[in-house]
Amino acid sequence: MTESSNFKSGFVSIVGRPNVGKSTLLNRILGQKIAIASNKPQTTRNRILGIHNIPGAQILFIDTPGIHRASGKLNRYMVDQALSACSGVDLILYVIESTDRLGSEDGFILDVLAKGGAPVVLVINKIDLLPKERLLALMDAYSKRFAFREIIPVSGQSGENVDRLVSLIPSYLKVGPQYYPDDMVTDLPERFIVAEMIREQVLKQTRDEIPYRVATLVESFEEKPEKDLVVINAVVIVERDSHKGILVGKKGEKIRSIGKAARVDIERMLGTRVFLELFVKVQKNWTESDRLLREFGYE
Ligand SMILES: Nc1nc2c(ncn2[C@@H]2O[C@H](COP(=O)(O)OP(=O)(O)OP(=O)(O)O)[C@@H](O)[C@H]2O)c(=O)[nH]1
Ligand SMILES: [Mg+2]
Repeated sequence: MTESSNFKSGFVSIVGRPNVGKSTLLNRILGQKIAIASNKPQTTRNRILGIHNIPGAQILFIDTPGIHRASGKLNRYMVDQALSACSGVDLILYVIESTDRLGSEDGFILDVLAKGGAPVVLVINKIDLLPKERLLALMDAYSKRFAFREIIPVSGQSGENVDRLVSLIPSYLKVGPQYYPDDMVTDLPERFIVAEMIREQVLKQTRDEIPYRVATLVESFEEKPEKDLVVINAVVIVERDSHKGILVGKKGEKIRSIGKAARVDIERMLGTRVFLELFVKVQKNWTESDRLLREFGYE
């Protein structure tokens, strides 16, 4: 591990409302997919650590669930995860999307950030969707509301200006050790990321309530190095029989298509062939059960 006298390290939280592109931005910075992303709000449910090494510094990013008015136990858990990452860190990237405008939900989050006391950079994401002249009005509205240290427009999707955002981060970090080895990109177990990649495909391939009421869990993960193969059994949990019917689809078509797409991502991450078997299971009202929330990793 590198130990020079002026090496810097520290935590940088990525926070904002749902669907503004926080996870996409993290993946873009890391150059690989560790956080799932989708066009449905409330995709991310846990804090996700992303470790980024640059010459002279190690940046520990924390991707967080979108902050929203939460009702229900699962949503409250998610918002708590995000709020707890708003203090005790070296820097906060407050992400908004360029096509949005300053609203009351921003007000709530900005008040939390002000109390937390960490410096905040405003990241205006999705600039690929906005004519440049509209950007100035947005910057003006936000800078009147909060003393941002800087305002950086980016596109997490195309990568525009992301390098510039990363390059200014070390000036907010303190001198400190390299906490994780060079080759480590997250502290999340592979099983967790596998379950998330399956959930991502459920989000992408279903509509209505299902995305918000699905949990995924890897039940077994068996490596067979002699065959360059990993055999994974996972369960997709839904709240209702009707949801199960939709998820399984005609002759199992839907769940097969979900499994196929997830397998491609999992194979890329693990660098081996994968045999993925999915089961769909109904657990009535799991999003309101403390015991089941714990069992599925939301505690
Ligand atoms: N056009 C465009 N779309 C983007 C950009 N960044 C993200 N998106 C899209 O925005 C949607 C939401 O992206 P996510 O990264 O899941 O957003 P998030 O803020 O992590 O969402 P939650 O986890 O639900 O809070 C996805 O459909 C992304 O493809 C961007 O720079 N430009
Ligand atoms: Mg996310």
